[in-house]
Amino acid sequence: MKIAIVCYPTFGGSGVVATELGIALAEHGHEVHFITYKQPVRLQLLHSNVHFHEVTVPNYPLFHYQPYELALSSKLVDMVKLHKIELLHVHYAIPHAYAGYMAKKMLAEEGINIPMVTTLHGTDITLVGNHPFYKPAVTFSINNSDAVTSVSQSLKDDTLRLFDIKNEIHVVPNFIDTEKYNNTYPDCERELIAHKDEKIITHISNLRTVKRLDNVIEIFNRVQQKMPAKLIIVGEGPEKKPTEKLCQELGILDKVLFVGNSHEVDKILSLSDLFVLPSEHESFGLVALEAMACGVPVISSNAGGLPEVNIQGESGYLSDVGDVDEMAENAIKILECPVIHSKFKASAKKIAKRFETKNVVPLYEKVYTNALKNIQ
Ligand code: GMT
Repeated sequence: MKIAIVCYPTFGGSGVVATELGIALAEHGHEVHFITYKQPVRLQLLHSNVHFHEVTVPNYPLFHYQPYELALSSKLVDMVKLHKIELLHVHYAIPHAYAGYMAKKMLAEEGINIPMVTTLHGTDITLVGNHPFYKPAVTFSINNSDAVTSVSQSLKDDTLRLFDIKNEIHVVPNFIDTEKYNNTYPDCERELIAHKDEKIITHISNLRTVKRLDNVIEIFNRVQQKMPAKLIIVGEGPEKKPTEKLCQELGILDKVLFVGNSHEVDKILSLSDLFVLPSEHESFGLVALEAMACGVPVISSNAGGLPEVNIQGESGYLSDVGDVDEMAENAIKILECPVIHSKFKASAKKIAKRFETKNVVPLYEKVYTNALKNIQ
């Protein structure tokens, strides 16, 4: 099958999922064309089935806002015609499903009928898409997709609750290649970050309000009062400065490492003892799954799709949003006893295997096959 994948090329979860999916599809023999404004961060082009086409938006002084959707839909039309692409798979509804729909219509005028699959990732529904300024366009694009998938049951429920959806939504969970996350790094690498007796706690996100960085710091603060510990914060975002300030006020800045965006997430996780994700909302929590695949127990909130990934009392613990007392207590419980810690580590790895790439990618292939059948 010749498939175009439209996604955000940045460090966010939706872009990562789209990229990993494209790579897995290419390995299954499909021809995959990534169409976006920059090469996706996790995309290496060393595969004969993987292509990348950049969308550029010409700058014109009249435009207060650059018309990206227009450039994207034109690029989709051109690439579909040039490479005889058979299916569009757009990740993140805004504005990709909207641009994809326009491309479909333009192609139909020329007698080319091509299905569009839309994957909903989370904030495109729960935060941004739900804004009254976007809602009609998002509802329209979802209802006019040939197939719709969501990354968790919780996100499907949210979509049906918040929007007037006529289309069926298929739940296709996020996935992981556990082999890739099975690396072991020598102890000397760990010692570059922390002393031998220090526990390493990690948080990875786009450092936005929804991630509740103040909770991350509060949990860590309580842990470090009980045992020697370091906190690694991976990612960039608007909450970085306030978080640094909070660490300074608490007198723990020397124990917190802000490492920025990283291409070595698997390595950082492999050196970690615990992962914290106290988000206000999380449709799935791909980073939690990445941590689990590395054998790192997860302390998270029970928001959104997190209970579908992090299993209470097995891969970690879940608490109500904002319940830092319980989250810190559970973190300490896991970290202070090596026997309990090992049990959680093994269990986290085992649960991560439920989301193995090779089990999930065929679900997308099935969605594609049905979408193609229905359009003919
Ligand atoms: O919030 C993020 O980390 C970024 C965002 C994105 O769209 O890139 O993540 C969303 O999609 C991920 C991949 O499907 C999910 O794992 C995240 O849970 C989801 N984020 C939220 O729902 C807040």
